[in-house]
Amino acid sequence: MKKEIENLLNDQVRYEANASMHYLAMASWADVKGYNGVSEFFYANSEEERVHMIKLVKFINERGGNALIPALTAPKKDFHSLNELFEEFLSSEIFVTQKINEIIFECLSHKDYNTHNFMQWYVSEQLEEEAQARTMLDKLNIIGNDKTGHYMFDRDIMTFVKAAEQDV
Ligand code: OFO
Repeated sequence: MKKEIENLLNDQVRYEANASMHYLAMASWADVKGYNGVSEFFYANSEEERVHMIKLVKFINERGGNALIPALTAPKKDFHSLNELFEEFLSSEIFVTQKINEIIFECLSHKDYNTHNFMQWYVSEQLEEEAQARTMLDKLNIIGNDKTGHYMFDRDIMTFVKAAEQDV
């Protein structure tokens, strides 16, 4: 594997690790605030990002590269609202999508079709996650400051998480 691609994949390992920590902090904040559905949603997402990170680590090593395990960066831990939480979720996903697109671009310019093929899984994953974040944020914008609305949003998210767990 070309060094340029290996470096980009190692950067991606770090972004996935950071996303995992970021979502873990969000889950913990929601847990303390009593939003059980939202916290379960972010605990699950944090776990997913960790899986994405490990998948990259294994791929880099299998292709003769050297995966670099990054140091943990302390994520933001205080949030003011559910809206802020989901705005951050969406911008984090948009950032990751941009980084994945950069890898895809480099793969094509270096004719690295193996990595290009491997990264397609991440492309579809990002499409799904961005769409999910946008839908949830749209709902929160409709709800505004209504406490009953927040309660129902949290309950619906719990139902969504439980259904997703059963699908696995
Ligand atoms: Fe790693 O899936 Fe989104 O960020």
